[in-house]
Amino acid sequence: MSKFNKIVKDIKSLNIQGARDIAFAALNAYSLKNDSKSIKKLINARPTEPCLRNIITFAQKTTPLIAHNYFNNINKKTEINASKLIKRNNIIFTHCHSTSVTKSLILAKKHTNFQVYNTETRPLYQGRRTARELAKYKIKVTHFVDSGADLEIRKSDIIFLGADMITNNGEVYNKIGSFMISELAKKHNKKLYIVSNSWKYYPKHLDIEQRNPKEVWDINKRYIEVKNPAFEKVPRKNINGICSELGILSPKRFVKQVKKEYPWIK
Ligand code: RUB
Repeated sequence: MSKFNKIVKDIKSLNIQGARDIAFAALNAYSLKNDSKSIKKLINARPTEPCLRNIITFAQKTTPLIAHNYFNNINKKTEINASKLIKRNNIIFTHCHSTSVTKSLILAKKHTNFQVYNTETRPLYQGRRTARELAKYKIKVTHFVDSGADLEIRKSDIIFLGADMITNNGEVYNKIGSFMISELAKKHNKKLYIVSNSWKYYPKHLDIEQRNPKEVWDINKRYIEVKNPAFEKVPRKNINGICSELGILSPKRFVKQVKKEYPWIK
């Protein structure tokens, strides 16, 4: 199998997951093969990932190396901004695995002590990856089934979620379960921040990726249907701030700013 096809396969199979890592991998694949058919193949590997689309657009306007460095830089700035939100002895609640979230937490650990509550994230347990990564940096993690979210959010100070897509209305799409978490955060009066570089912004409609139902339950029985949507919407009203390289902004201000900064994202 060619290196290009291996990357596409890894993105498709979730061997590479999380919007940022997908974008970096896609850029790598793009530098190997960049005819229009190959670009289409890359985009279709994870259809609800505008960051992948945006990094390729930027690479087309510049070069893969410039795109790589620029993207690295906006991610670093995002992590610095998010790490400053964490105060001594805070409990941070998070869901799934977001490199933007884990790197911000690892950075914050350099200047303060806190702990993390996190979900296992069915069906593929990306939360375990989050827990393992943080533990390596001596960050205390308490791990729960997804349905434990209410109890744990009550005890948390702030909620950090990643983002796969940020729409023109300032709504955020993230791993399934994020809506429930955002509603609970609102109910218990906890601040919810989206930690994400601004290249997740995408003004056009994208369909939500439906993943293989077998990931949930490999069953073939009459009258039983299994569904597996990968992402869902976090409404604007449940978001206290989008923390990106542009600063910590309300969803409305974020959209205004991102349009000014990156008019090529169309
Ligand atoms: C991962 C997920 C992450 C975002 C942001 O879903 O929803 O929160 O992708 O990630 P999946 P990052 O595991 O299905 O890809 O901060 O790494 O860009």
